[in-house]
Amino acid sequence: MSKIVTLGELLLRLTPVRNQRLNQGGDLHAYYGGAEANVAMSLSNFNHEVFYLSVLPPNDLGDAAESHLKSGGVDTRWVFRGGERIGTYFYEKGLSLKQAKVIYDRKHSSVLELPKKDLDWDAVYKDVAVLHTSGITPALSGEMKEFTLLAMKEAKKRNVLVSFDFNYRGKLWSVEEANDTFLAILPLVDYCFAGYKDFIYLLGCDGPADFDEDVLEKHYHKFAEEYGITYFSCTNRTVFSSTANELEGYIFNNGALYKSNRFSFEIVDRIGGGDAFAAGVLHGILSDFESQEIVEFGVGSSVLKHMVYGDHNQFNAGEVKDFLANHGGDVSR
Ligand code: KDG
Repeated sequence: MSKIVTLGELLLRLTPVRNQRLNQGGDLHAYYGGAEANVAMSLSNFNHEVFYLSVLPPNDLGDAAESHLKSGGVDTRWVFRGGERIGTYFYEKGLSLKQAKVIYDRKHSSVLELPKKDLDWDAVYKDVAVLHTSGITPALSGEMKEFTLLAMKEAKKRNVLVSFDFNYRGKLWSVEEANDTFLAILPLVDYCFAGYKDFIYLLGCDGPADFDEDVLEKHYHKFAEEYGITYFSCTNRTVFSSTANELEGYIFNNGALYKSNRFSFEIVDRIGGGDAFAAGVLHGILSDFESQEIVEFGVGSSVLKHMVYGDHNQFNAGEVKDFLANHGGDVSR
């Protein structure tokens, strides 16, 4: 099993129960999220040694969030304390995907203190195989963008591979800002999670608005060669309603595109599905699975996440494999 560092902001999620709206008051369900914390929790469930790099406030909310990470087996030695508040978001699920709403309440949150911390990068990256982060982290501020690039450069200096998920969040920054940042980040990336729409809308590539497998393969090919990226990966979903979903995954490696089995299932909570996919793919890569197995495992991990409440997966690798074995997406190892 491998050592992995994930870098990002942990968020407290508050969701009105029973598809209610916030203006109705009533009960809220609380979960912990944050894309890279979600990946950390999943990878820990898959038995990797995971270190989370972040800042939480020096108060009871920070303690509770750190205790949550620890309960999932995540090592919090690089979770600093500082600032004054935990980043929070509200998620109104609504009755359809169109009605679903994310409301961020994360301005001035503690993670923005991270660039001021004096980090011993030799210690952070000691024996670490992969650094994982996502587009959410550099979107948080100009300093966070610089810090994300620094963390990647310090990783590369020490032969730590860099994994990056585009995770574009339109509420955090513009397409132009994201484009500029992603082009600066791509030369540092080894494993990249970028979906069809990321190429068309964020990187300005040619192609129809709707998903097209051949066009995806063409763009993967070009960017893999141009930036020396070993793996590109994404999922493609067909949403029928707020609960009915179909999901398939893709991985591009060594000039070839591999496609997973397609899964149809009922969604309980779609938040974190992409992070569970990324964790599953990283687990497959780090466990030396064949490309086809990697993408099957990634999608299996994502489908299971959609079936539980909360932002991250709670399944171990054996449970993902059992699920796949029962649903036609076998992974032999
Ligand atoms: O990928 C899931 C995340 O979006 C969620 O946990 C919250 O990190 C989050 C964000 O910034 O939206």
